[in-house]
Amino acid sequence: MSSGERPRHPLSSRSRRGHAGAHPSTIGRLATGETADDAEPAVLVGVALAGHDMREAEVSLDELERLADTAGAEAVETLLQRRDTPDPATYIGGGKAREVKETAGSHEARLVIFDDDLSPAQQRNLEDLLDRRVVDRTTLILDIFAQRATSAEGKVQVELAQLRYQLPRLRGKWTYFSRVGGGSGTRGPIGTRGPGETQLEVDRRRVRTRITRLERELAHLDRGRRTKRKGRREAGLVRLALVGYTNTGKSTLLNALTHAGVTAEDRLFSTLDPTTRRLHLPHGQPVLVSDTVGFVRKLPHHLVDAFQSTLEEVTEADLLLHVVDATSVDPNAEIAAVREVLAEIGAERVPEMLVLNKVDEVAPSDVPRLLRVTGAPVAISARHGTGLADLQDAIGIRLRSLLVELEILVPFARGDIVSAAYEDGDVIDVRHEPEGTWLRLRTSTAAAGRFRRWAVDPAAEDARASVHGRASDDGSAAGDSRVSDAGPEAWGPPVAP
Ligand SMILES: Nc1nc2c(ncn2[C@@H]2O[C@H](COP(=O)(O)OP(=O)(O)OP(=O)(O)O)[C@@H](O)[C@H]2O)c(=O)[nH]1
Ligand SMILES: [Mg+2]
Repeated sequence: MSSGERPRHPLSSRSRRGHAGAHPSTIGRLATGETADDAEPAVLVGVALAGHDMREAEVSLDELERLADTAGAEAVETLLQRRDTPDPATYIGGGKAREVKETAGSHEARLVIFDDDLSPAQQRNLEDLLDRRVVDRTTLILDIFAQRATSAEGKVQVELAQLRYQLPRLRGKWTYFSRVGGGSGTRGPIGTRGPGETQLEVDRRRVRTRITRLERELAHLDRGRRTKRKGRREAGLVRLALVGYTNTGKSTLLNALTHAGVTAEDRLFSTLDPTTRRLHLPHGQPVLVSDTVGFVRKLPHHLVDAFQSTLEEVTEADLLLHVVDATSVDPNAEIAAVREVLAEIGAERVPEMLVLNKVDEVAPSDVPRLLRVTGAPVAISARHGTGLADLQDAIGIRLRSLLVELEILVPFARGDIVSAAYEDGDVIDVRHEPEGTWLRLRTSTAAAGRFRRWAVDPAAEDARASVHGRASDDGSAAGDSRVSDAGPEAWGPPVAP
């Protein structure tokens, strides 16, 4: 069952770090400040369920190994099992659990990491059966995020996600022994006798109270972010967001384009907080580019929920630059995983342009094939700065081809804006209101900036619906409007690395 011969994830770097956790670690020993040398031995367990091929499960397990490594654990053995459906009680079934226990015992591993999410009951049962700490993929990812979070907002978001995930998983190990308060039939101090409350109930209550506090704090921090974003919207600039799988080079690209100086390094989830910078496209208007958190297969829903406000940089963008790693074993699987998260945050209708990055690492003759299989119109090396001019041209062309629909109310004194609306856009409807001229117009995303200030309800500005409608009307994006309305040839030949 050992899959030692599986190919390594090409993104793997075996670096190990210290783990000064921002929050208490959810996986116990891992985030207590250990150094690389005392990485905790762990057995990794994956299951290939019916309908999923073995290869998929292997790639996912490889990635789990990298995640474990990032969190400070060392995979001493990986076990992969084929099953039709998960065992409701133990996920892998009793027989397999015994094998896992034996394997862990022979390696003196006190930690077992599962590649899938376990229900609270499964986790509990497995811990009992294996007599070891059992951690699932979500817990592992949350743990890494906890180590990464540095900003106030990031810390609150991660802790919130952790607590929401932990709440149903709290274990009442002492439930029957340590009643708080008297409890019927027990002798507690005077004043505490009565129905009593189990330790588990106390823990749950504490966690719930903390969750409420964090939610309030996050709402407060979110107001600041919204104000900033509103200012940007009023400045009328087109907004681009860098999205993509973790470690594909989003931050490196932001730096290459804008000299932002954000941290870019070979490790998972190095960016948690968004950074926005201004970029002047060669023959166009200034645009804003935001770098944000990277995604991964099976990104925990609680994390996505908690990061909703930071991810609004993505949902509110005019165009997503979806950065793809040319060296990935399966770039299309990563693209699909990213799109799944985009759909989850409600950004599936934001126009997207794929950008094939790291082409300096692949054979030049392989680049056209990669462009074809991924559907990316442009190939770059963010690290070496190659292909950036073509990328910027491609962005300019794409923005000019994207249409948005706006409703604006222009004061009578600004006749110039009304004239511009007729010149740069397609005026669909017009009314004279007491406050000024009300117009509904369709214009390119590139030109929309100057009208945004007058938008009647900027938040309700239905840019995407209009873009989408067009894409399917002319059939250019049949089936999947994300894969751009133009093939690679529309942007010129691929960029040689
Ligand atoms: N060879 C090569 N490496 C690159 C390129 N672009 C980025 N990298 C490297 O890839 C690693 C990850 O880069 P980042 O820019 O931090 O990636 P990211 O997508 O922002 O990652 P997260 O924020 O962790 O999701 C770093 O070691 C970069 O130097 C490239 O064009 N070529
Ligand atoms: Mg980054």
